[in-house]
Amino acid sequence: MSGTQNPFPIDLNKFKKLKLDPSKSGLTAEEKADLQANVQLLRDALVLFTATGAARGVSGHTGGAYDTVPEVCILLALFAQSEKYYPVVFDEAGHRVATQYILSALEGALPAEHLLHYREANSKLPGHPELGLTPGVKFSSGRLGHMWPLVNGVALANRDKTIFCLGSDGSQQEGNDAEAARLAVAQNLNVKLFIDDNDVTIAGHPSEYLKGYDVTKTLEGHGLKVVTVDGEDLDALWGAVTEILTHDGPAAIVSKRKMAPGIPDIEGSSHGHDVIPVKSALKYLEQRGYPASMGGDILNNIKPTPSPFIYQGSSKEVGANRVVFGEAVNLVLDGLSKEEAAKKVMVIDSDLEGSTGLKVIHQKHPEVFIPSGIMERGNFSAAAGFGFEEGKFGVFSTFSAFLEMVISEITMARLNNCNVLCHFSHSGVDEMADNTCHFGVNSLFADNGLSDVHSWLYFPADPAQMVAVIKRVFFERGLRFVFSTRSKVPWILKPDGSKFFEGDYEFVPGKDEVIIEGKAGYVVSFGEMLYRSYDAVLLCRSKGLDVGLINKPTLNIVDEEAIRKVGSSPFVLVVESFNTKTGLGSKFGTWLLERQLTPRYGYMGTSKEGSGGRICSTIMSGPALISLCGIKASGSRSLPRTLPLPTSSRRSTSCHSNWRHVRFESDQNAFKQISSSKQQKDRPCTINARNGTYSTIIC
Ligand SMILES: Cc1ncc(C[n+]2csc(CCOP(=O)(O)OP(=O)(O)O)c2C)c(N)n1
Repeated sequence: MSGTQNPFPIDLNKFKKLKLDPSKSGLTAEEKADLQANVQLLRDALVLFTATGAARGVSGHTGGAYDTVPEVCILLALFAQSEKYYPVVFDEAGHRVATQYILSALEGALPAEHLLHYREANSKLPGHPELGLTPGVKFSSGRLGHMWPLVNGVALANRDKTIFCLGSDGSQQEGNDAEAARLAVAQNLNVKLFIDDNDVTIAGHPSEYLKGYDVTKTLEGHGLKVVTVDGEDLDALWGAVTEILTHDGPAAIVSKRKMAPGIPDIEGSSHGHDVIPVKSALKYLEQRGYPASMGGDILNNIKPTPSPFIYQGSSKEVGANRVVFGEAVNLVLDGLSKEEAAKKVMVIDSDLEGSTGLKVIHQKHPEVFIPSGIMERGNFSAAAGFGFEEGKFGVFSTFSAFLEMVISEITMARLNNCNVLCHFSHSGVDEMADNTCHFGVNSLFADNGLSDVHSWLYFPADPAQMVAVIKRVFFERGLRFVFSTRSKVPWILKPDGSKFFEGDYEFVPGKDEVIIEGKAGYVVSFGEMLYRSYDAVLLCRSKGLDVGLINKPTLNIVDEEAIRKVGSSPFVLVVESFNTKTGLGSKFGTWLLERQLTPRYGYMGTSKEGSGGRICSTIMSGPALISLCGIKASGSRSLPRTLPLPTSSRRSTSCHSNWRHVRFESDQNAFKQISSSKQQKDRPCTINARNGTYSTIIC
């Protein structure tokens, strides 16, 4: 046996069911030894199974969950001791989801060997906990700053119980936590926080990039009782627990420790925040006394699943548009002197510089760069304030999912005529092992002004277009939003093989672009769905159906010429990865009707929650497209149905577990049949569209 076929080799049955009584301030030698053994057992298990995420190329998070194991073991011992504790280990740092999965395994809701499928597509073990998705998981989390306010509500609803929440120095940076602290103090809520203060977040060490930030002082300032301890000292930690439990009202333990203590390669480092590399995990497990084959048999036999697809119409080579954003900003800044740049431009980060492309600006143009905390609302408004005066420009960036946090700030920035260029990476649902809370699918919310004022939303299709967009709009006035994906994208090619958005290409805001003319109807797309649509369109054309393709890089502005062109054709199909409820497809039909244009109309977008995975690449094949548009000779001339993108669908994504099949079969929408043909073996996710031809959804 190898890889994930192995039984889970660390025996979780060795976990001792302890009961600890907080009226006793000290641990007996036996209690301490048992607690210590439990901590070590869970830490070893966490290292092993989170490393499978690294092995299968879906990344993940090890250090945070590993850190808080002592607190978790103590909580379990308290839950076992008394019913007055609300028996849920809430966690405001959702990326520490491995904790919740191991708790599920301990209580028997998940077989331990299933942990080896961490973050694998459709394994039900995505990168953040989702209530209702994973057996045993008791809440959803993942947007930092959201959990403590919710836990306050649980406390208000359960005045007779004590409620616990794991916290982190990252999450505590969010303004929500300050609000939650005030409510907890004002209402004297019985909320107890166990905060892992490891001085590590994604971008580095808060003590360096956010000077003055102090978790203990902050919480004391709000009026909580706070006990600060060395989290690795079990006696001290237990002493702190007994102290905060005898306190009537909100209280916190701030556990100081290095990130990932005892894992040599990542201890104390911000790399510990991420998934542990396979090599480091193997080294750690060997040092812990396990035979080399224990971890090796599993981790060395799990390989990333490559996407086997080549897309017609685009390059094999791919580029990271989110990084290209930063490089393109550098190109603009290179044209200014350092003094001029510092005067005119301010780029502010929210702990994601490595992920959203700002790092290259930090490195090359530190004169414009402000590292900051996980405080999106405040940081956005700081960017807006910098761009309050004419001739000054703020640049703000985070994940698209968190655009939803700054909507109100966007409104106020607009009312203040501010100049802000926003980059929202991780749009759509590509490479979304982090799952639903990280889906950036409601980006058109950014266009929330009234009709007398414009915001500009741009989603470049490839790196060349990203550069062209930034060069053109960087010094435009007002609010400009640029989107990119987590996944890399290929370059769109012309029929002669040259890059579509290079050479004499010039980006014009508000202008739609004809990628290929067609008479049978048009697909309208943008961003990372353009190259997929192009592939489908070219396949249709090879079958004799003259479908055209339009790129709509400016999402929220109607190009009158282009809409008349597509609206006068037999059909229009909008293809996007945004939410079907709020995306371009939900608007485009109205725009057509307002102009008395009545082609057959349909739109495809994200409509269901996710289930992990890396590239559940979604590709419409030509025949499926034909089918969807109701123009197949099959006789169906009905309007195409609004279909979910299978990438994001719990029921229709990949992959390798039996649950998938159950889910598929229970799905009643248009993609309803599972192919049982041999082909399915090679393409586990190939399913039949309703006319029996294939839509290709490859994981
Ligand atoms: C609102 C929000 N902003 C940004 C992120 C991305 N993010 C995930 S974890 C993290 C850093 C968290 O640091 P901490 O909670 O201290 O965890 P540790 O590094 O100790 O694992 C960030 C910025 C997020 N999940 N939510």
